[in-house]
Amino acid sequence: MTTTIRFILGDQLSRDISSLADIGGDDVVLMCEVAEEAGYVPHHKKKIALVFSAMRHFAEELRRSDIRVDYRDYDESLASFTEALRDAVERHGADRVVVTEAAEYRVLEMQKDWARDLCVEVELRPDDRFIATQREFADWADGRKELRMEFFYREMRRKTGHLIAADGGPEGGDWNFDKDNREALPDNIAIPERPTYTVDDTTREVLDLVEARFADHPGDLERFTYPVTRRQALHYLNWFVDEALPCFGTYQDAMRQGEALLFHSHLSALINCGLLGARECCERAEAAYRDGEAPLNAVEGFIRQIIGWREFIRGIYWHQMPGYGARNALEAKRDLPDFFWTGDTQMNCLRQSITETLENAYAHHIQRLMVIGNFALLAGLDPKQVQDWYLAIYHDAYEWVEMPNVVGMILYADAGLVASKPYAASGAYIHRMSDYCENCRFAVTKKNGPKACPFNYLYWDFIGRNRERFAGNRRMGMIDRTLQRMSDDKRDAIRDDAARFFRALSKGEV
Ligand code: FAD
Ligand code: DLZ
Ligand code: SF4
Repeated sequence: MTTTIRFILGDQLSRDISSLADIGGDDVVLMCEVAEEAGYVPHHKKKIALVFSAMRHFAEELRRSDIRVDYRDYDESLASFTEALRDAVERHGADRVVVTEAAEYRVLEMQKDWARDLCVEVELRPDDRFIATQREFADWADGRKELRMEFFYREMRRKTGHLIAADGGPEGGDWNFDKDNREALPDNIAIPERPTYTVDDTTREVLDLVEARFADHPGDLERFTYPVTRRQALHYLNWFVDEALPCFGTYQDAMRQGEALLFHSHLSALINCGLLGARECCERAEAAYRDGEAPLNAVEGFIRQIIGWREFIRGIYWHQMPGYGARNALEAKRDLPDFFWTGDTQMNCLRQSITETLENAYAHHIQRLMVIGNFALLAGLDPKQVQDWYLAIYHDAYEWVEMPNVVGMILYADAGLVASKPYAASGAYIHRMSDYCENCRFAVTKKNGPKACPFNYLYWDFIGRNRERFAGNRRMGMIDRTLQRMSDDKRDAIRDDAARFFRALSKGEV
């Protein structure tokens, strides 16, 4: 009799994953916690705990359905996926392996070698949890001068039928309601309280393991209340749609001191590890709109993040790999400051966003993009070091989604493939969208001098430093002309302030 191993990776925790489609009674599901995955960057403790706990609960769920599971708990001697599979093939006498293509280039390359290296038949199946196939994205992208999310998103709207009106056009007459989604938070708005999930025995074991084996990784395991089962994840999705989605759009770009989640879904980690499907999240949101429970700007905004941005980002990743991670169009070289690992900086917006990140392994999109990312861009931080930080620190971070967001969206290191212009901003943007500046030792209204908000002069220094690189970009050209119209004294003051700032940064004094 022959044995087939169905190998499930830590971000494939979905009952409808293609590798389980035709599972037979004699097949064995292999799942393993391996040193290479847990250690290739210093993942935040809460991220490892979430992945391991979700994996163990998924294995329990499979066993309850009478599926044979070979689950390998973390053990440093189990080095890699390849070693775990080699060992399992021998122990089970397997001659066939069925696996869904990894989401990440590095792991897919491993998978492609398994048949040769392990002398078994390996069936690699596409990951059909994504809405666009890699072929579809490539067909859409090839021959286009510019790849813009907005146009790809419209294709995805047509493909899925989400928010398509009876006449075949977009619901409400527009494809995109982002113009309604840029409000600052009113003082008296009530922010809904999140459901929390109790730590069961399985999670407790994982937390103890992470504390013992990953003590030197960033973050802590305090208040680990995250969903780790399919049932909890569904509950969290339903809670989001009922309680937070109605305000999600309007306040999507807002930030408030001490409020990490606001009206964001906090679903990315659950979708990325497979506990929730991208399609079901969108279906649930659209149903809320059709039932009159959430407005169009919120629902369109949420669906766009998932079938637009998430799919576009994944498309870019596969279209550009390998080599994408090494892009550095702005030749940025500065080392990542230590405060990225401690939050210890006097710039309050950064202190808040990084401290929350260290506490929760989460920050919402605008904190990642317009505070931390904006700083990384303006300060000219080395793209590889920035990538490693984002990959390590966020509980939803997998290379396929982290890399294009860092290389393309925040650092413009791909020379405009993802973003038509750099997402660079002065302190005024952060001031408009948050209350961070009220609690900062720097003055957001001051443009120069030691008390001035560093984002103000770093912004213009960035424009000046890169003016030749932006020469072909019409929108950046307009901004550069404003810089050139400033007096020589003003431009000198910007350069001097930036030089002083970078000297202090290199001494760890910011
Ligand atoms: P919501 O604001 O509620 O959005 C809904 C969903 O839309 C998210 O759950 C997510 O699945 C999807 N989404 C929204 N924006 C993006 C985007 N730009 N790319 C991909 N999906 C998106 N997201 C990750 O899932 N993993 C990452 O490693 C990651 N790294 C990022 C790095 C940087 C520099 C930036 C600027 C963004 C990054 N994002 C990443 C995208 C986005 O910030 C997170 O998906 C979002 O903050 C997760 O919180 P949420 O679930 O509350 O999202
Ligand atoms: C993120 C992660 C971590 C920390 N550990 C494991 C693990 O031990 N075993 C596993 O199967 N998956 C893990 N993952 C998720 C993988 O990194 C992810 O499945 C691959 O990168 C493929 O995309
Ligand atoms: Fe951030 Fe500048 Fe505002 Fe301080 S003043 S919080 S550094 S934007």
